[in-house]
Amino acid sequence: MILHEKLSAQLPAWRERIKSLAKEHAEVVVDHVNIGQIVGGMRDIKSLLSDVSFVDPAHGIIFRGLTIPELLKALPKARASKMPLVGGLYYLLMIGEVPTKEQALEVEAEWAKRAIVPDYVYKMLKTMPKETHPMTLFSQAVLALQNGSAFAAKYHSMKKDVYWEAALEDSLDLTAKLPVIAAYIYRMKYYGETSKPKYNPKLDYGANFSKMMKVSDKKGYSELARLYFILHSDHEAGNVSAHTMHLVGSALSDPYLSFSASLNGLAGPLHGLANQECLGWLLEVHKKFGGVPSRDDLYKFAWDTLNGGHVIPGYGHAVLRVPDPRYMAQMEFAKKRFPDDELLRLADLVFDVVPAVLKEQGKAKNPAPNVDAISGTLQYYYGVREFDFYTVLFGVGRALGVTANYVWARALGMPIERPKSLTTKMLEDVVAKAAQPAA
Ligand code: HAX
Repeated sequence: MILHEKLSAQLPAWRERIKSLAKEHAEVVVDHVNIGQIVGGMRDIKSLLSDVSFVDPAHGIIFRGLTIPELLKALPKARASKMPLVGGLYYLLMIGEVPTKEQALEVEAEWAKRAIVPDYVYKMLKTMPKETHPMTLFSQAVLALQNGSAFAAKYHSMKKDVYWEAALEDSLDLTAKLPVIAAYIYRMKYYGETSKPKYNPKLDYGANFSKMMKVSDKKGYSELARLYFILHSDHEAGNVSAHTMHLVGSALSDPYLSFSASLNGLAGPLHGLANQECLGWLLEVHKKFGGVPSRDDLYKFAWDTLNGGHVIPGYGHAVLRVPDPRYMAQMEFAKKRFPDDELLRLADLVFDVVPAVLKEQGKAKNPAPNVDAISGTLQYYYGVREFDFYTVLFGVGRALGVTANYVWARALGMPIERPKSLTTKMLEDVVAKAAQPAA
């Protein structure tokens, strides 16, 4: 298998680099931690290692050295498509090199072989109460698949230096099955259909997803699926879904256990669930004004949102200080395909008006849009209008990045994670000591 071959070729040298850092330079200081960071969600503490992606405040997410525009240009494209093959992105995340089309198609072929979901998973999903949130169903299905984990089965018989091989097996199996499960949940929950989706080996990951979701491809939903999964795949190692995968995996919980936990973090309203809020706000504006409002009306509405004590969803970012390139890529996609769509015109007007409002308010460090400001608008256009499903889509994409990180963490022998905690009194003592005049 191409990923196995390419990864194992890189390992000896990479392991030496890590060994040298850990043995010869262990005492070199990278960062200082202050009390604000300890009580403030460990914000910005440089304490994680990931070579898969890096968030640059000025350029956005960099996947293996490539910005979003560079990545979309460089990766091999799907047949009759302007969008890259998702298999090519997975190759890039895992291996760190842009694949040839043949290499990208090899990953796609692996997925096609593995996209079979056992019957008991469907039965379990059918048994759940109708009102169960789709993210709960999704996470449960991943957990149910743990039964087939190669990592768990081989754990007692394999040596540490080959953990990554079983991790890669599981990661390919898991990422192959996720679009099938997601589409099943969608058709079952919103349309009452319980026939099993069929993955067509002649089609790529994005086209299969579009077919299994039964969203008409006349307007190009396959293209959006490819773009969406690629853009949502990774966002360096510190966000909740990525860090959860890493933390749980560090206990040598297999990829299924770890990813189910990661999804549970993604399901939180401050993380992946935020994408449904943004579309809600746009639709509220649309309803209130019976269409696209004037600039003045939108300006006033944005201030009313802020004065009401709410944030403007889809704007601001913890790390970025420019418009999110993931937003820009989706906006460009939409403007090329449906420039006259009313909701899109509204989203564009919001992009024109809201950053100025946030600047005037003077609180947000970054008044520009993030990825969530537009992703729902695109799904809505294609007819996927069930907001609570959007985080499942995010989850299918996020699996690509976090499993690549998981495989590398096992390949580099990363140990169990164990930061140290202090009590409130201890922190107060640190403050008191710092306030004492130097002797
Ligand atoms: N509207 C109103 N106020 C905002 C704001 C916005 N869109 N963005 C930031 N601010 C406010 C913050 O609430 C904060 O106010 P307080 O000092 O009163 O607490 C102040 O500006 C400083 O915040 P910040 O340092 O610029 O931003 P944070 O790193 O604290 O938070 C958030 C980043 C994305 C959470 C924030 O910008 C926000 O709440 N945005 C709106 C919600 C949203 O779009 N969430 C999706 C994020 C994308 C993502 O990660 N998805 O998974």
